[in-house]
Amino acid sequence: MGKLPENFLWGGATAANQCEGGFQEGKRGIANVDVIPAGEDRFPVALGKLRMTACDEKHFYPSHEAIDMYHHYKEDIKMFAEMGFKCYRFSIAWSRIFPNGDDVQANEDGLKFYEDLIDECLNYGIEPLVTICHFDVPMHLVTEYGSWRNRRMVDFYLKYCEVIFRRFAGKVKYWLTFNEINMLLHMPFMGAGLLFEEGENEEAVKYQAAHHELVASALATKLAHELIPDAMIGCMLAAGNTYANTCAPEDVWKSMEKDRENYFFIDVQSRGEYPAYAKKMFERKEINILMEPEDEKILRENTVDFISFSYYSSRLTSADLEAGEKTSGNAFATLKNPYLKASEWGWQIDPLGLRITMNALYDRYQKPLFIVENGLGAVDMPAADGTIQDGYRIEYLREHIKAMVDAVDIDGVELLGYTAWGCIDLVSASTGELKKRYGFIYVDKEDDGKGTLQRSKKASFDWYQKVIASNGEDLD
Ligand code: BGP
Repeated sequence: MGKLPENFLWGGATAANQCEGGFQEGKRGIANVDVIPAGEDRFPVALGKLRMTACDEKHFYPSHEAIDMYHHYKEDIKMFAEMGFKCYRFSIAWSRIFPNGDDVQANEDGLKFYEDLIDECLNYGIEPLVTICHFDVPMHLVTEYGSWRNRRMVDFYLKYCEVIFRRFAGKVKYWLTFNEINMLLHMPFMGAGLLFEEGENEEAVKYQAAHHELVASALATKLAHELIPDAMIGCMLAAGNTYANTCAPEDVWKSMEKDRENYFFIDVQSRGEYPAYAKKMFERKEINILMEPEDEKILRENTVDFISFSYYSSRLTSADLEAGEKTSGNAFATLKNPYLKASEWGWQIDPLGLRITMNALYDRYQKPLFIVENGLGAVDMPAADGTIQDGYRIEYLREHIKAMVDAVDIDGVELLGYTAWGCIDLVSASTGELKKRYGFIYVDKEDDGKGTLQRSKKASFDWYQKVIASNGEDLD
């Protein structure tokens, strides 16, 4: 008996807006993710502070071409198959299926594109894992309805779900309702298409939007269970436990509060009700969430089948606002942990943190987990002979996979699979850069959009192939 289950789903993960390009092909509509530029305006736009509802000439929008997977997917999936992928996680771009979001008819070109992509996976025996919404909202729903702050989004989303569930039933078993649902709090425009009015209570808007997403997620879960008999529906959390800066109880308390900010979403999606601490917090802050009478029942009766999450780093916090130096980490500000090294982008590297996070999630929810993102964003320099020696990436992944295997083999955590983030180089969500590369496959494309788009294998390609072939036994 190996340490991991025999049917363990090894693979890789991408998101439509970060890899597809072809942003106006196949009658695709424009989405929030298309109007987020590279460069210094990226953060203000992603936060919903700088209003950008259409593209302009002044900015560069890296998602428009990205790595052009729209035209290269056959070649890319072939390489995934060569690595031995059992599973490929990708997202469907909502605006390819409903270009405006409120269209009467779904767009056949969009459906056909994903059908071909899914068939391509199935031909190689690769299990598709579909993210229904990876940050994207058709722009028309943002400008006309205010995106997720509006209850009507639940219906638009469900209609979209119904179309893709019906079309791909029998082909796709694993679905995620919203990528990193907690990102709504941290990057409200990028994560949920939210724009704010001067002087409004942003927190109240965010939690109202969160409620709509939570209800939409529960109703999508219900629908999937009705339409696809063997469906497995998961939630998706940007995870990474928060450590306390010191053993001062105030710091420990603070770290608990920080974790709850994120757990809040999964508590609802997995346990089926608003947790007591959240209800009390809303009371204290006078946040009055508008609910329909049936919402509590919908949430209670339609919890997810598994908990998926991204993990890049642990976090560190203190009750003392002046304590320590800060660093970045997947949109969450965190203190620098002196025991950890960090990536070139300041994301701290903590393999044991993955095991800690897995145990915390499994203890809390007692449902199977799925690691759907993990990896190292780094600058890769092709050597003179054209090879890309990314030993640093191999080291990162090796240590994280070891920790993951320990969580399963030693701690008994139930884990469905592991899909490495950005298995092929793609556009960074936070920075819009291409030089922040995660892939086993190098794509010749630069931050300014130049490049041949040619694909080549990095050293990590052969390494991951071996890892998968040995079901995680051979990590050398
Ligand atoms: C997560 C997102 C991904 C991905 C990843 C890496 O937040 O789900 O879309 O991009 O983080 O982050 P980045 O691209 O900013 O390095």
